[in-house]
Amino acid sequence: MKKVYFSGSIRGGRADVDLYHDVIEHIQKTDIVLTEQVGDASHDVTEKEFSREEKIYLKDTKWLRECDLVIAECTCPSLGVGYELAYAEKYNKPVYVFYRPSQTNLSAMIKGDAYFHVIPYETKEEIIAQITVLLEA
Ligand code: 6IA
Repeated sequence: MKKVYFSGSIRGGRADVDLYHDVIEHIQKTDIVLTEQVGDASHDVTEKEFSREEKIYLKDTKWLRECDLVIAECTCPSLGVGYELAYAEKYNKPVYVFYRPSQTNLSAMIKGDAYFHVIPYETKEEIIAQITVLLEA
């Protein structure tokens, strides 16, 4: 079983939280997702969490060092996700970046970095099929 760090926007905006949830649930059929909270719509992202920021940072960077691969959904731009991608590259973790070209103009700092596997998709079925293939590899 692979340890997957799933990266998706939190304070950058929660428009895709239901998609994150479904993708995480799919990965969990075969593998481990360290960052289940990214897909949890029931968390309040605006309140009490502000007091725990250092704890969140230390826990997430520890998971990034421990994971086998990073899967990021980047349609909704997020500073935290961008940071995580660079951090994962620093630790030589395989990084798969998904985005919907019809809804975002993905940053050149992500698209232009040949280290990342950047995968455009449009539907939930497509992203799930692509993730199935990469987890089987
Ligand atoms: O800048 P953003 O908040 O959009 O950054 C999102 C990324 O940072 C995600 O991929 C997470 O791995 C990480 N991150 C940001 N906030 C949290 C967090 N807050 N908990 C865990 N990881 C986080 C508390 C939980 C929240 C659902 C309320």
